[in-house]
Order: sequence, then C-alpha cells, then structure tokens
Amino acid sequence: MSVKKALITGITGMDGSHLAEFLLEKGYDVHGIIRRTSTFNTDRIDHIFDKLKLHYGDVTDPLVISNLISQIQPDEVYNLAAQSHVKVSFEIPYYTAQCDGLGTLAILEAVKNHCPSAKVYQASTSELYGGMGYNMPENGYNEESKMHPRSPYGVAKLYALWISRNYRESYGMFVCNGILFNHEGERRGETFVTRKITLALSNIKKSIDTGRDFSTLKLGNLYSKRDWGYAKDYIEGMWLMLQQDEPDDYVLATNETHSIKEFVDICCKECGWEINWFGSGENEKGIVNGITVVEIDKKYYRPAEVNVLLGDYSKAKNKLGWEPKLRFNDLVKLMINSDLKK
Ligand code: NAP
Ligand code: G4F
Repeated sequence: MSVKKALITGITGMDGSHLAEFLLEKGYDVHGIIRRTSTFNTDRIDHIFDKLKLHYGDVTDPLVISNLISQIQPDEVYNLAAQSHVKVSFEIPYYTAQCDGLGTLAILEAVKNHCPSAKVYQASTSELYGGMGYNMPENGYNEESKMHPRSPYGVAKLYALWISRNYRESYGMFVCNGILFNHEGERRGETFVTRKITLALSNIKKSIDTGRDFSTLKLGNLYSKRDWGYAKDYIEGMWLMLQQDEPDDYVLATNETHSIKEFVDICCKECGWEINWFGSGENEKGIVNGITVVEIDKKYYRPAEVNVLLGDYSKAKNKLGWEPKLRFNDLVKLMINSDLKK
C-alpha cells in the first residue's frame, strides 16, 4: 500500500502539532504550511522537525496555497490555520475574516482545481452556536442546532463551515466540518483562559514558596461556561472523520460544562490552597491565605460573550466510535501539574 500524504495548515499550533505527531505515528508522509516569522514559531514541532516536510505559506495568499496543493498532491488536507483568538477577532475583524473565512475558500478552490479527490478536514467550532439563553438545547448543541455566532471569529468560521458544505454539495468533494468544542492541554496557547490560569497560578505558587514577588492573575468573565476536552482526544476524532466512506459534519465535545471559576478552584486545590472569593463584578477577588491571587480586569471582557457551551457528541460516538477519554477534573489537574513541573 502506498504511503498516504497529509497536508496540515496551522501545523505550528496546538492541534496542528498533536495531529502531526499522530499522523507520523500512523506512517503518513506529513507536510505542513508555516508562516515566516522574525522569531522561531516552531517550538511545538521542534521534536519532530526532521520528519516533517514544511513549506512557507499563508492561507491569506491563495497563490501560494494553490501552488503548494498542486505540487504536494495530498490525500488528506487538515485546514487548522486560523486567527483563533475570539477576543482578538474584535480587534482585527477584517484580518480574521480573510484568514478564517477566505483562507478556507483558498484551500477548497486549490483542492478542487488540483487534487479533487483529496479529503478535507475543516476546523469548525462551537463558537458558532453562540450560547444564548433562547438557543440552548437541554442535551447540548448538535450538528443540527441553530447557529448564532457572537464574534468576528465566529462569523468568519460560519462562512468557512458553509463554504465547505457548499463545495461538498456542489462538486462532490470529500469535505468534513469538525465542530469542535473547546479543547485544551499542555501545549495550549498562553492567552487562552485555561493556559493563562495554569501558567499564572503555577508561577504564583513558585514565587510564594520561594519568597519572590509576583503579579496577580487578572481575568475577565469568571462565569462563562465551556465544554472543555483534551486536545489529544480530539485529534483522533479529526482523523476518523476523514476515514469514513462519506463526508459529513461532526460535533466533538465532552457533554460537561464548567465555569472559569471552577477551573481556577481546581487549580488552587492542586497547588495545595483553598481559594476564597470576595466581592462581585469588577471588584471580585480570589484570596489564598490572606494573599490576593486573582483579580478582575475588565479589559478581558468581550463586546459580546458566549455564556454557556455544552456539546452533544452522540453522532460522533455512534458513527465514528469516538468518545472523549480525559474529563474536566483530570484535564485541569494535568494542565496545572504540567506547568508546576516546568
Ligand atoms: P492555535 O494554537 O492558535 O494555532 C493556529 C495555527 O494557525 C498556528 O499554527 C498559526 O501559525 C496558524 N495560522 C494563523 N494564521 C495563519 C495564516 N494566515 N496562514 C497560515 N497559518 C496561520 O489554534 P488551535 O487551538 O490549535 O486550533 C486549531 C484550529 O481549530 C483553529 O482553526 C481554531 O480556530 C480551531 N478550533 C480550535 C478549538 C480549540 O478549543 N482549540 C476549538 C474549535 C476550533 P503561527 O504559529 O505562525 O501563529
Ligand atoms: O479561552 P478562551 O479565550 O476561549 P474561547 O473564547 O472559548 O475560544 C476558544 O474555543 C473556541 C471553541 O468554542 C475556539 F473556536 C477558539 O478558537 C478558541 O480556541 O475564553 C474562554 C472563556 C470566555 O468566555 C472568556 O470571556 O473565558 C473567558 N475569560 C475570562 N477571562 C477569558 C479571560 N478568556 C481569555 N482568553 N482571557 C482571560 O483573561
């Protein structure tokens, strides 16, 4: 059997790096698109650098995407590249639309024109649902649920979802949307709330233990809730979608939802602390043994918030045989302990 060739956009990101490892282990010839940056951005893939075939490119540049897909002739394309930060998308909405929306179109056009039988995975998101009170199914959002994106990021990803469905319906292409709920892990970007918390609290603990000064952890909305899973579990789900006979869209989630505050509470327990919360709104504080460790900074509030996300992954379970392995409590412990060890 010939070796399968995969192309990953966003290979330097959290998911891209785990997916690259996963596909190498399966014996794939793994190609990735990386952006030229003035400082190194490959730390998540340095340990497998020699096994990968990396190409400079950017999904906002359709010319290079077309050339690369034409040259590489991949069997599977995983489009993970994105300006993936929701809060930042309010500050750079036009770029976010180009990258997350039109970038997907560039990939689909290139596949249609140069290797139409390649299978395409599109990194879609639970941000599409919006988490509004009027639109909250009891068992969680599934593939058929109404969508109401609440950020430029969500709106750009809604375009990407529908242009992917459109290319599937119009040209018979094998394109799957993985509608993934939040997934986290040791490699999570440092400005997403979970990693921001584990990094800051582990640094605070090390500082307190050694008598050094530290900065308090400053957070925004403590009361939004997310369906948090483990990135490595979700990578397998992405791959499984492309191994089916027919293309389709799937939700990957854990069907549990927890607040930011719960996340902080578990981290504190792992640090051997009991955290007590005082005040409300912008004046709320988290205090450990008389020391303030968490404060609110309203600059982290969003112009529009997604209050609650809960996913129903029944379709992925029934059709792909996929289930999340690591649950919330263990995920939080894994992340904080990983940062405590560093
Ligand atoms: P991430 O860590 O932020 O990685 C994003 C990747 O995209 C990085 O490799 C980044 O490269 C690359 N990228 C950004 N802009 C690009 C451009 N214009 N051209 C080419 N590459 C570009 O994101 P992630 O958490 O791994 O998520 C992967 C994908 O899944 C994203 O599309 C995200 O929107 C989506 N998603 C994530 C979650 C989640 O909870 N993690 C949930 C649902 C959907 P640099 O290293 O050069 O910045
Ligand atoms: O960690 P977050 O920035 O993730 P968010 O906005 O849910 O987006 C992530 O998950 C999506 C899937 O649903 C992906 F599509 C997307 O690419 C990304 O990976 O924020 C989570 C929650 C929000 O409600 C936010 O308001 O945490 C709240 N939060 C409170 N304080 C904070 C902070 N978020 C960040 N980033 N930083 C804070 O200081």
